[in-house]
Amino acid sequence: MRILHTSDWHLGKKLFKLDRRAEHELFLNWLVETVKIQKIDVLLMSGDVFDTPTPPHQAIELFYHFLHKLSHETNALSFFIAGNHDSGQLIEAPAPLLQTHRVKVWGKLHKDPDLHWHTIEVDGEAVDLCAVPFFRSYELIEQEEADILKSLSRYLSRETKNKKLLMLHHLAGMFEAGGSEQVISLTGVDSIPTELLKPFDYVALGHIHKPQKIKDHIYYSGSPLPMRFSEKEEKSVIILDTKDFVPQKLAIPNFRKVLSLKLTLEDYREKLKNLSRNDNELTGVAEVEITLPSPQIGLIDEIKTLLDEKNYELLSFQPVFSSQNEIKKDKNKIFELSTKDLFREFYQTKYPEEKEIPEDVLSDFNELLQKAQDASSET
Ligand SMILES: [Mn+2]
Repeated sequence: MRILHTSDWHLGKKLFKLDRRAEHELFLNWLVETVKIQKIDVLLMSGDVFDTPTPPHQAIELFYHFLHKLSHETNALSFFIAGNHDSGQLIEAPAPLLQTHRVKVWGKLHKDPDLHWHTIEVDGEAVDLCAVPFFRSYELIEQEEADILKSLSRYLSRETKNKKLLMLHHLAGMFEAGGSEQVISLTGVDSIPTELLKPFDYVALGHIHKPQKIKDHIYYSGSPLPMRFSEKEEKSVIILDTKDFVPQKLAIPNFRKVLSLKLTLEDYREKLKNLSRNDNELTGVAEVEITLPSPQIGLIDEIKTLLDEKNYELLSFQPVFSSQNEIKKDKNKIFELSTKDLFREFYQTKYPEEKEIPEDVLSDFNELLQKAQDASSET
C-alpha cells in the first residue's frame, strides 16, 4: 500500500494582495498527477484545507474540483482532517456524498474514540488509521478524565494486529515553526509528547509549515506553498510504502517565485540588475526592505520597473530610515520612551516579523495600561 501525506493547503489564502488560486490550482493538478505516477493508494491530508472557517467560494470550488478529479482519474482513497483554520462543520457537511467518491473526512472531535478509527483496505492489505482533527483543550477536559493527555490517549490507543497510521493537526515533540502558523496550545501542554505517538507505524502531522521529521516515524509534511516571504525552504509531500514504512520526501515544484530582498540606496540598482530573471509561468512576487537616509521621490516606481524587467511584481515595499535605526539601537533611549512606545519596542523585538502590533493586542494593552493607571491614582 502506497501512502502520500500532505497538509496545510490553506486554500483561499492571500499573500498581501496576491491571490494564490493559480498556485493552488497548479499544486492540486500536480498532486493528482503525482498520485498516478507514484501509484498512490491512500492520500492523507492532515488539516488546514482552507485558510479560514468561511473560505471564499472559489476556494471551495477548487477543493471539490480536486476531489472530483482525484476520484475520477485515480483509484486512491483519501482522508482529510480539519485543522485549526478550518470549520469542522464545513469539512463534514458533504461527508455522505464524499464517501461515494472514496473520500472520508473528520471535522470534529467525537466523544466516542471509535469514530476516529477506520480500517483502510487495499488489495487485501489492511491498515488501521486513527484520524484526530484539530481540537481545543476544553473538548478533552469536558470528558470523564480531567487529565488532557490521559483523555487524548483514549483516542490514540487501540489494540490491533494491523499496522497503524495516525493523522493529527497539532504541535508534537520538538518542532521548528515556519512563522505563519497560528500559535495554538493545549492548556498545560504546549506540545504532544512523542511518547504518546509511539504505537503508530507512521504519524502524519499537520500544522507546522516547514517540512520536518520530529522523530523516527513522526513527520510534518509542511505546506505546499510558502505562506510568507520568510518561508524559504523547499516544499514537499511525503510518500511511504507499507512494505517498509520508510518516509521519502518528494519536492513540490516552485509554481511561483517568492523573493525577499534587503537593499540600500547604494546597492539597489546593482542588486536588482543582477537578479536572475524569473522564468516561471507565473510572475514572481517580491518584498523589498530598503535602508534610506531620507525619503526618495520616485524610488518605488524605479524599483517596480527594475523588478518588472525580471518578471517580478513588487508586493511589499518597506523603507527603513537610517535615523530610525539609530534610535532603535540606542538602549539609553529606553528611559525617554513612553510606556506605549516601550511596549511597541518590546513587541517588535519579540516578533520581528510583525510589522505592526495587531489592533486587538494594542487595544488590550491600552486597556490594561488605563486600568493600571486608574488603580495607581486610586491608592
Ligand atoms: Mn496551517
